[in-house]
Amino acid sequence: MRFALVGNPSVGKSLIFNQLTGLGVEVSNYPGTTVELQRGNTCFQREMIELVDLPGIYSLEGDSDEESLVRRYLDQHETDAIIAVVNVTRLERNLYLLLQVAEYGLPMVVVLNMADEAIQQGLEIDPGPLRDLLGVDVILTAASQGKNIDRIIPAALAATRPSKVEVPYDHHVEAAIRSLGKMFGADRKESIQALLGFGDNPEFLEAARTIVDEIESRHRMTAAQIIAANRHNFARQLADLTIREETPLPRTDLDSILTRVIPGIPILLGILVGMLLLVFIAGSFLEELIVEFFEIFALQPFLALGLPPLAEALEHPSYSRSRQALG
Ligand SMILES: Nc1nc2c(ncn2[C@@H]2O[C@H](COP(=O)(O)OP(=O)(O)OP(=O)(O)O)[C@@H](O)[C@H]2O)c(=O)[nH]1
Ligand SMILES: [Mg+2]
Repeated sequence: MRFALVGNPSVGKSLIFNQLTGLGVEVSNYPGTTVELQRGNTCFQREMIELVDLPGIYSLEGDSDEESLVRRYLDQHETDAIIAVVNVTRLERNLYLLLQVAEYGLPMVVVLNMADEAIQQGLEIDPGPLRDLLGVDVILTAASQGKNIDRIIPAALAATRPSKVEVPYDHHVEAAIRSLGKMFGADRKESIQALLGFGDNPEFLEAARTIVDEIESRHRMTAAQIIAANRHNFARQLADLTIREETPLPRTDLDSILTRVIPGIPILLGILVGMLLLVFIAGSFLEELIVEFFEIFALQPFLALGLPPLAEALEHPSYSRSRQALG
């Protein structure tokens, strides 16, 4: 038995490979760490299983060495099942590749890795709808904690069917797939590949090119762009069914209370009125105190020195009172 780990860069394929085989393939945060295929063995219920760690890729239709290597590997059906590893915190982007992989028609199991990060980010994951729509087993793992890694091999051994999922393409593309199927007996994946310009049969490619020209004359996009957009839309729909952002609990800290219109503005008005009242009440009380202080410690000693003209000029009542007192 041979299983191949396929997925985007930095989703944890090599970490899972290492945990299952006990080998030390390089694991790092830099995308493209695994640039060629790595092989290792693991034993499950006395059966020897070969695991292949394929390089991380974003698409199966590019020209890079990694993409060509994975495409060739899947084309040659060298594996009994695919273990499609996905970073669950970037599900939509990762499902784009997974939908392409599914078109190869190989038995498959899907590993939604990095569940620990998803939880930290407040994401709620329900693998159920994805399992139903893909028609294959979907396992939620956290490879950095070794969580659910032991479920991968049994699931891959039980995987006997390819995914039943089909991207709903634009109706012109769907019509092209049907025509190419009828004319050349090509399956869905071969027809899409031919529409994208991949294939060995020149006659088949020529027919596909004619259809592509026809499609492109009716759209403002190239056939490749239409196919990519359809895949992206479908990947988004699948991701939306699988992931839900947890509604954050209402915040009860002072900041969030005071920055809401209610009760923020009434509290602000209350504080302003309170400050005004404080200024009036405390102000008049302080005023009396200051005047009395001034009379006792400034005016009366001044009068006692027999220097009345200023006080007289000010006609201050305490001047007359002091003068009477002094006789
Ligand atoms: N938090 C968290 N980190 C993980 C998990 N799985 C893998 N990682 C980390 O993700 C980074 C990438 O892991 P790799 O195993 O090298 O990823 P890869 O898919 O082999 O990457 P390429 O070889 O570039 O395709 C490493 O730093 C891992 O430690 C996980 O479940 N949770
Ligand atoms: Mg790797």
